[in-house]
Amino acid sequence: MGDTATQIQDEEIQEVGALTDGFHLVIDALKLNDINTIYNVPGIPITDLGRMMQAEGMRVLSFRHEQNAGYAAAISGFLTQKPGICLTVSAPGFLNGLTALAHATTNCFPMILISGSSEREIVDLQQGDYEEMDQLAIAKPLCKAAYRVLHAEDIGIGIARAIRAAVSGRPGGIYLDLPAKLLAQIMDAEAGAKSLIKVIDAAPRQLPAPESIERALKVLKNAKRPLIILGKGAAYAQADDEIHALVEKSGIPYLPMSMAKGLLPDTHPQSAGAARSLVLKESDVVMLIGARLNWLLSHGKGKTWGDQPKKFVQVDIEPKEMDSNVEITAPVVGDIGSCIQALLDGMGNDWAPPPAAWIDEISDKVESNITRMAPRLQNRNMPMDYHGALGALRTIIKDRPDTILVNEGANTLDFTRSIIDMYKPRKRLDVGTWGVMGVGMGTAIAAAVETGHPVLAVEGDSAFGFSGMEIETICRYNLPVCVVVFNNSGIYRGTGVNPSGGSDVATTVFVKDARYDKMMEAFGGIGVHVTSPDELSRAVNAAIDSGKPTLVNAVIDEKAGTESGRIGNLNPQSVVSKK
Ligand code: ADP
Ligand code: TPW
Ligand code: MG
Repeated sequence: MGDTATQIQDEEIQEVGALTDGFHLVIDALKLNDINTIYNVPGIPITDLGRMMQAEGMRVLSFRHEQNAGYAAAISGFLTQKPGICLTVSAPGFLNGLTALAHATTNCFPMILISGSSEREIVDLQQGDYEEMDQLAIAKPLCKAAYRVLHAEDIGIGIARAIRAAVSGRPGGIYLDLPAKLLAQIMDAEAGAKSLIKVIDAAPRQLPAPESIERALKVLKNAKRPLIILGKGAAYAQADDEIHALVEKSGIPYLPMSMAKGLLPDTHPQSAGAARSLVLKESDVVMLIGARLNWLLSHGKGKTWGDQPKKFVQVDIEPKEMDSNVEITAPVVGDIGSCIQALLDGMGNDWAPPPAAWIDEISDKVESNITRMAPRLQNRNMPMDYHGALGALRTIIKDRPDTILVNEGANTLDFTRSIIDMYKPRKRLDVGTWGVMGVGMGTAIAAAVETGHPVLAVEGDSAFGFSGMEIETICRYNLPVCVVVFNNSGIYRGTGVNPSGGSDVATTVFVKDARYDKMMEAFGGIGVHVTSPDELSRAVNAAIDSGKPTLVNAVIDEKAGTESGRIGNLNPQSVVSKK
């Protein structure tokens, strides 16, 4: 009897043919495009999608908050040139992921936020569905492109468009809306397989116009005090050899922006990193490579840039970036690899280096600044100041140049950026264009997952708090991440007082003597409490050697920092009262 029943069922299925559904089409479409890692928080309607992804051999990493999953996806896009995927539930989960999506777009990182959504009919009539929200409309102004798929047969197209939009041209964040109903839609398996698209040449090379190269070379040739500025677009482009060759062949001093540090080692003789003020003020021609003239470069004008008239050459894939803040004398539009190669070819074999007076002036400044700094980095003050603590960590990165350095905070960010030399490309990951706090743990997790290298996250105590719960995630996946919390009991300083004299502490002050190391122990990781540079050094070396999740609570003098680190000048000043 039983056998006959099974036989009949089998025959019926044969008749309709094998079936697939929305869940499987999403998975197949991603895998077809070599996307195998997902950063997510489960829940209705995507819990089963995550499970099925895992069953199909994808790596699905669950976070404690979507924002951190989103930051992980964003930085994985930066590191791999493939869109990082963040998967969330509807409304609140979607909104939690949205900050990271906007951050990815602002930083030109390719990322796709995939969110489940509620019943379209109910959402559009605003009838109060479970987690109702018009997510597509909300995402649109915050990302590079936003798509919704309503029919299972369009899933292949939807994912192909999202991938291509994320990585082509100027990379950015993409929103992909997948209604719950879509995932359960059924279709013929063969037709489903045929509907999938493998994206060919997702980020095609964009060759610069030959005349733009000639123009740029002419401007550079006539320069007396030229400067190259490398931005994180140059790091993203993975044209490391070409950039190295251009810098050395031209003989032009260069300044790396924060996340471009290490593209050439910070100890390179042409690095003007330790003479930043001088080169910005005194240069006469500046070539920007994958860097924007935004607030981080004082918009290319004002006091920072001095009185010396400047000409700008700008290499960027986004034509609209040109003239955004000042006139660009020689715009070179194309992908960095192709543009740099064309510049190298055009330079020929008899390119004259910049005048020796300029090079010598910079070298003298670099040398005197480094010499002045050296003793401060060796100080053994207790409690530690930023210099003492970072002097210790600086040596660790020098000895272990493959380590990825994640960094956020105010003073913790500014001092770490200037003190710790980087030796290899894409090893420094930080707060990016917005200076956003909270990227730390998501970034550290993705860095470990995507590269397999050890990660050292240097975090202000405030900065750490934004994503601190993800240390459970770090322990759960047993990732080689060492978090160092620079604990100065507060935002900027631990010394603020409540101006009203009331019993609440100041707005910038946290609990004194907090033991962040004990949080790590709660999840089975290693927690260490340190008060001196030597202890710090030992703890971090041991953590990296062991590869075990570690949190080092590093006590920093609560008086050592300054308001907003190095950008205090951006705070508006009240003319009425300043207490
Ligand atoms: P930084 O903050 O380091 O100064 P920005 O984020 O301001 O860097 O600038 C990065 C720039 O790099 C963006 O204008 C972006 O369009 C550009 N870019 C990104 N990828 C490429 C690429 N492959 N080729 C050319 N330009 C790129
Ligand atoms: C999402 C504003 C900038 S820096 C900072 C805050 C809150 C924390 C600085 O304290 P920390 O570092 O990390 O302890 P330190 O060494 O100076 O004590 N919300 C977001 N982003 C930003 N940038 C802020 C608030 C801010
Ligand atoms: Mg602090």
